[in-house]
Amino acid sequence: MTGELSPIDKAKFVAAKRAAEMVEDGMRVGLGTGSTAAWLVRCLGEMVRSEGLRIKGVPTSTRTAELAREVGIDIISLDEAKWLDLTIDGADEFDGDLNLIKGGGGALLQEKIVATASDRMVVIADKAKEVETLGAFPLPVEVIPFGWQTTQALVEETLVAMNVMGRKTTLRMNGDAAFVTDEGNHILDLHLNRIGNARQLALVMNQIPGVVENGLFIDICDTVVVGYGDGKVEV
Ligand code: ABF
Repeated sequence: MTGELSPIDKAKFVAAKRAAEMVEDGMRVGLGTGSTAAWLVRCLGEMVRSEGLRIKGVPTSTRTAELAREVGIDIISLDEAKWLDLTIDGADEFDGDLNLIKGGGGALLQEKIVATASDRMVVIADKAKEVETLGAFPLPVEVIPFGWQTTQALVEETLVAMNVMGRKTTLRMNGDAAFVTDEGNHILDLHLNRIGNARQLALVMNQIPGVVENGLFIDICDTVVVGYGDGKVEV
């Protein structure tokens, strides 16, 4: 399954493999999105095939749903599952309080809904994602397409009012067109450099009309499994 991996892929793989060992027979599992989560889905597929692991997976994106099907994981919708035992997902940044920035992959809305509907959320990440203060990675904010420029202006005004360091926001593109999420929305990336009060920013962003959700995951993650390029893992 792995062949010769680069150090970064090895770090992602070993974190995913360790997290896959936390999955028990009969569990309903939220399946994250992104390259690290893709390793997890492959590991779980392998456990389904070779060890007879029986799980129900709830994917957080169409990409993950396709991969899960491909590797033989039974998938169900969140409404069928109702509640999940565990969600395992990647992240763009995590801090010492296990708060996260997610959404670089464009799936933050489903990821947040699924993680919040889980008894436990485990993040899998390579060591480079660990930060002292969140914000070097641009914060994704999902907005509805209707009036998105007005929403963008409101977001920028709000950042000024909150005295946030960086205030530049950009519409995420996919080639020449605006990026469209699985839910048919767009994403604004907020280039903030440093987020002093992530909890407050997360709450305030979601008050702006047109904003659907933001990529700050506060008090949602329970555990981070950190992978290193030499194959070491820390939980
Ligand atoms: C998802 O994938 C996202 O929330 C996050 O943006 C991204 C991380 O991707 P990767 O694992 O490819 O670095 O988990």
